[in-house]
Amino acid sequence: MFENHFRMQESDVIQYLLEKTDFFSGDDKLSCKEIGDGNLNYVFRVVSEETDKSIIVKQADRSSRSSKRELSLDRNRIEAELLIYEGQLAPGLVPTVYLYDPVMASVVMEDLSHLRIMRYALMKEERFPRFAEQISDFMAKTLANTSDFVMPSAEKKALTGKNINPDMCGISERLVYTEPYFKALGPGDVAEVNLSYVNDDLQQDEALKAAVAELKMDFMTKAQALIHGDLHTGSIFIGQDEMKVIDPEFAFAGPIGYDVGNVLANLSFAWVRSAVMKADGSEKKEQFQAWAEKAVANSLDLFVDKFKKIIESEKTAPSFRVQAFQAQYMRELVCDSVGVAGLEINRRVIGIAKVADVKTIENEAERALAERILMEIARHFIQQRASYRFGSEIAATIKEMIKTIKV
Ligand code: SR1
Ligand code: MG
Repeated sequence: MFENHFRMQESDVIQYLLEKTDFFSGDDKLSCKEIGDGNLNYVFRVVSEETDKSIIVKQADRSSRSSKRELSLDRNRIEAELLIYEGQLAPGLVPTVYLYDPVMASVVMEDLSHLRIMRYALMKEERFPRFAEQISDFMAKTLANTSDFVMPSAEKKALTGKNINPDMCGISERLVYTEPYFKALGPGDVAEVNLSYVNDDLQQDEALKAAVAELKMDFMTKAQALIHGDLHTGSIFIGQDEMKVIDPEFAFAGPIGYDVGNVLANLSFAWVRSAVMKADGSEKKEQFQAWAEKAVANSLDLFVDKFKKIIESEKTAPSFRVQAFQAQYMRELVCDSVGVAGLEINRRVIGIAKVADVKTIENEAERALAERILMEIARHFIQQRASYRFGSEIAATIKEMIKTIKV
């Protein structure tokens, strides 16, 4: 039955697991539910009523779930191989993969239902004090160890070749680097008061568009390391002690700042959301925003420290051991990260893949303010990216914009 690819239904998935794995016994009473809420794939959770054991099956179809555009199934291979590889580089920080099936384009993996999707937890102003340590660990280990500082030249080239990901890179080139700056918005795309700000100001700003073009060229040509490629808070499962990164289907050898910038941007969404939504009189809001500020600052700074430590301790070619070069490389990495943070912010406000943190702000005036603050932060990040050195400066810009921007 599972010898040719077809899109599985819930009942097929139970049959599939019994045939392809020995995770459950044939006597188990199993139930299956499709729980995916992403744009691209189908995610099934299967639970045994007797033992409570559970597992996830993620299946890719030949077209995207939301837009129905045709997409290569190779993204599923990249996702499976990457999860396994990232698990070796950063143990404990990704789910365990039990099976990858290229025919059905399915990955069978550990169920993380005891954790929360970080985006939705942040929208409730929950704090995760270990996050900056955990995400900086994940990024430093996966990125430094797949960079040319650490990886032997031939191995790095093989890794780059194996992870060419044209369909998914094409999506990012369009959604992140093109449409938000060239496709005029219509009513309903952003809050009414921000329509002319986007169409007549932001999209007419040639200096901004030149900076975006530079960053786009980086994305297309700067094969620094094997990046996750979609490291937003919807790709992170989290609890008070544990954090796991999922969904590396956008992975390819690209600019390191793309991952770091995505993390910074997505923390900003939660922070700005909290700031614009009316206080409920509790201390929760204040504490959350103080946490967000630290998380932004520390995620970058800890990453930079850990990345440096790895490249200093590993066997780096003599040419790359030169201190002045390393200092310049790290400066450029921070600059790229800040630029990408700006791009990710803009595309999630202006573009088609909007984030729940902003779009679920029900009050129109509050949502308009959140959008405007974010777009001003984004503009500053993109254009002034070379002026940033430390995470605290990034947090300071966000704080300042929250305080001063009015609509
Ligand atoms: C068509 S896919 C839209 C977005 O969802 C994914 O998570 C990526 O961020 C992509 O840009
Ligand atoms: Mg995803």
